[in-house]
Amino acid sequence: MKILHTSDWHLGHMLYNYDRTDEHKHVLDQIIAIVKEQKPDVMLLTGDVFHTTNPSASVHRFYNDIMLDLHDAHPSMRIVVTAGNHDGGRRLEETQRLWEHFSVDVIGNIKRDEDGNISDQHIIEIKDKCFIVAVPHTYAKTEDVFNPLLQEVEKHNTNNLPVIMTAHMAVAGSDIKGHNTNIIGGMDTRSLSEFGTGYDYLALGHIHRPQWIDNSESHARYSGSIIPVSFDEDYEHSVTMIDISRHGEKIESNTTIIPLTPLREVKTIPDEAVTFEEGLEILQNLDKDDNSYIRLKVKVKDFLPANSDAKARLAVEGKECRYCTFLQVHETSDTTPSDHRSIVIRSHHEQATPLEVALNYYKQTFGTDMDQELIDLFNIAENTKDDEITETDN
Ligand SMILES: [Mn+2]
Repeated sequence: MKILHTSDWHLGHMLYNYDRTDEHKHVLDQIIAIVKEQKPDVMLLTGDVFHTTNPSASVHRFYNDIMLDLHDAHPSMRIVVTAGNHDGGRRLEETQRLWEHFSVDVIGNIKRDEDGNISDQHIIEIKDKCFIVAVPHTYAKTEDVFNPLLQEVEKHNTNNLPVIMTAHMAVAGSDIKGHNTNIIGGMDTRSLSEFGTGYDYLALGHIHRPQWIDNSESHARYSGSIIPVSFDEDYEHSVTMIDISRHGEKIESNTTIIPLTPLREVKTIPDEAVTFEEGLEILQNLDKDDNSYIRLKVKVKDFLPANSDAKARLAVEGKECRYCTFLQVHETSDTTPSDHRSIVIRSHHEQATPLEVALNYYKQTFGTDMDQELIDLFNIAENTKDDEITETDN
């Protein structure tokens, strides 16, 4: 049985105000071609489908078109979509029942029964093929979610079908290059052991660098983002194809990593920081047809010269590249007798969602976690704000 694992699409993302629809289309067409050719039984999309909780109508339409194209590429393929921290879980579920007609399951939020226990709606049985434990991003205690679901599957899995689980969170020990950990409270990580036992493959979303967790067992993997969402994601992006037929089978040797070719690359140039004037010269000498996003790495003593951004833009006028920003390497004025200068790299991008900032702030202020009611209220407030913006923005 073949499972295609993809994640962190971040549809609607803008990089320094540049629209990225054509880049998304470019890689998603590659994924559609992979589906056509390899005919996976299941496709997992493990969160951060959208970049914002309330994407615009055109971004929504783009998503609908892509999902229908994926379905048409192999109509018997089951697609399971789980929400990430960037998604509005309720918004994602709005069209849940429509998508069921196209073999697409959408799980936007954690569901509980009347007693407050995790609901078996998170368990998707694909007859004679596998069990999917579909868990979206959650701030709930991991032990109340994953292990109870796995135990429930265990009871019904008399035919030893493969058990696949999804999660959208940061697992301790993962390589987080490209993520800004400089948010209040840092990144909230869980140890792999908190996800329980009994699954054959844990399909992870959230971290954008594709990687295995816990190499010794190789059964938990981040498929990673499909296009770079920040300048630090200057590595290869891919999707993961798993082949597994029985519960308990090792999947390591039956895994294929399928690289995606980006329409545009992100480049931080040059390798070593240069002066502002040298940087301008580098921009002027860029190949006219190079369509990459450019971040210029410059040495800065106190401040960049006036109008530095405008000067940089002028230097690349008429070229295909998308100049974005400076990466400032600050050399602190050296007053100590030693020759050592401390260099601080400052980057501009911000990965934390408004909710994450609020959660961290709340925890620092009150010493406890925000409860679910407050989180729901926060999401409503945030979506209302977006709605108002959307209404004036045709
Ligand atoms: Mn993400």
